[in-house]
Parts: sequence; C-alpha cells; structure tokens
Amino acid sequence: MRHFISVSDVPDLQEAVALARELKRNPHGFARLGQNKTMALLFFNPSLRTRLSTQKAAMNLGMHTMVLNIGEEGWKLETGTGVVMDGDKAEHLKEAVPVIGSYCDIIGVRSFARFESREEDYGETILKQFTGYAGVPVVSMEAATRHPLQSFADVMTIEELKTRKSPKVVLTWAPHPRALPQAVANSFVEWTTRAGYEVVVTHPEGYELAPEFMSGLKAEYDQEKAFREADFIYAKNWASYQSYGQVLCRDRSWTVDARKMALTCDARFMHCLPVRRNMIVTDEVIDSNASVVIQEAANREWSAMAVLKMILEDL
Ligand code: AN0
Ligand code: CP
Repeated sequence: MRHFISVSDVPDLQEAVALARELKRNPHGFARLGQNKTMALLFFNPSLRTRLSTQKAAMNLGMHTMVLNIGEEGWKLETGTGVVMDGDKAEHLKEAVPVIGSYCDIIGVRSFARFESREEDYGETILKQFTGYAGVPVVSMEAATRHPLQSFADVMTIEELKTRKSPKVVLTWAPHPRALPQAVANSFVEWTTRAGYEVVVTHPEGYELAPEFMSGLKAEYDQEKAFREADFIYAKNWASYQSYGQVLCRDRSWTVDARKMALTCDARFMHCLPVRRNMIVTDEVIDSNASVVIQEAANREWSAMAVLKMILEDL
C-alpha cells in the first residue's frame, strides 16, 4: 500500500481486518519492521485518539515519531494556489510538504473540512498537495471528506461483536451545537458498505450526504423505523452538505436514548468520540452495557498499526 486515504487504498478489507485483529493479539510481533524509519504526524486540527493511537501504532512497529501542531507550533501554512502571501501565512505547502517528506518515511496529516468552499473541501485540495509533494506515503488522519483510520477501527469493532454475517448497521445523525464535517459519516458508509453490511442512514431532511457516498442507499428520514432490528447504532453529527456547512436542525428528539435503543435487536451503541453527552446520546445509553465506544477507540491502535505495517512492507 502507498497512501492511505480511503477504503479503495486497502487491497482486501477482510484481510486488513484480520491483520488488525492479529496485531491486537500479538502487538510486539513486528517491533523491528519500522526500525530506523520515522513518521511525522501533522495536525491542522485538535486530536486525542488519532494522535495517541497512531503514534502508539508507529512505536509498536519500532518507528520514531515526530508530532507537529501546524499553526500553533510551526509556521502558518498557505494552502491556496497563486496567492499573494502578504497575510499571516509564512510558508506555502509547496515548500513545507517536500521539506517534511525529506525528514521522514511516512507523513500522517489531519486537515478537517474548512466549510469555506464545498468545491475545495470535496476536491481534497490540501490532502492532494500532500500526496503530490511529499515524496513519501501519506496517511489521512481525517481529511475534508473522509476519516479512514476511524472507519477501519469501526469495521474491526463490528467484526469483533457481530452475531450475524451481514449485520444491520444504522448510521444516525444526532444533534450538536456546532457545525461538524461529514468525513466520519462519509467514510463509515463507504467502509461498512464495502464490508457487505446492511447499511441504513437516517437523518433529518437537509442532511443528505454527498451522492458519491450514498450510491445505492436511500436516506431514511424516520429514525425510529431505521432503528428497528438494528444490530449496531452508530451516532454522529454532521453539518449539511446541500446548504454547505450549515446547522439546519438542533432537534433533541434525534438524540439516541434508551427508548429508541429498545426498538433495536439489542444493538450495540457506537460513536467515534469525542462525544457530547445528552446531545448525541443520553448518559443512560452511553453508560450502559450496549455502549462499545471504549473498545472502538482502543481498536484505533490496531487498525492504525495494520495500516502502517502494510505501508512499511511496500516502502
Ligand atoms: C470531528 C468531526 O466531527 O469530524 C472529529 C471526529 C473524530 N469532531 C469534532 O470536531 C467534535
Ligand atoms: N475519533 C477521533 O478521531 O478522535 P480524535 O479527534 O480525538 O483524534
């Protein structure tokens, strides 16, 4: 594997999940694979899980890691084309990315959707500059439209817990006070569809995901109907794609609660975290035995490790 940007970079999803589960059982079996190799982890946005789990995964493989919070610790970087750089940005990605690439063997980068322009976000203009100028493999640690490391851990968690070959997996929109990217939702649909699950997406009108992520799926606007017979409930907020970046609904009747969970087939509750309690999900549900959010977050280490192992083997 060269870059890790979306599910299409993974040669075989079943094999990749099997590898992640094997690494979970045997974390130190490949401690020399990354010897004398260095990974740079670059963050344009905050992170708890992605930063720690990816760094830990790299360390498990014997790699060195360098973490940079761009903008806070380094120079502010210009990302636009043909800009007269008379503002607060000291350096362009065109120089910064190949320089960083010269110091390391793999670059991880987190750069959320900015909601300034749908075309720029959905064109992945920043990520493309990284893959174009780095000269080394690039791992997306959440870009404008996808969060593949998260989705890999999500599918791994479902594989660990499922009781049917093709479980019913429901992605439900839930309310949040701020505008959040569609990346987690987009990726989740992409990966769970590829895994062969029965995928249902439910949200209020106006929150339809981009058509390229919904191919073959129809949105269900009735949340309770969607929840019936579900094996997994995956909650996430996202801002509108059509009215790009806007918060159209704050209706707390979409919060996942125990009454709605009771409609399911003893479903497990999932969320990528960080989660706002009693907005996205009630305390009662997230504190119940149905919630697998900690297992899901812990699996980030093993899925990241599988990704880095596949990249290191092809360096
Ligand atoms: C981010 C998002 O929704 O994309 C990161 C989630 C992993 N969430 C927040 O900013 C709260
Ligand atoms: N789920 C996830 O990516 O969490 P962080 O934003 O804390 O990295």
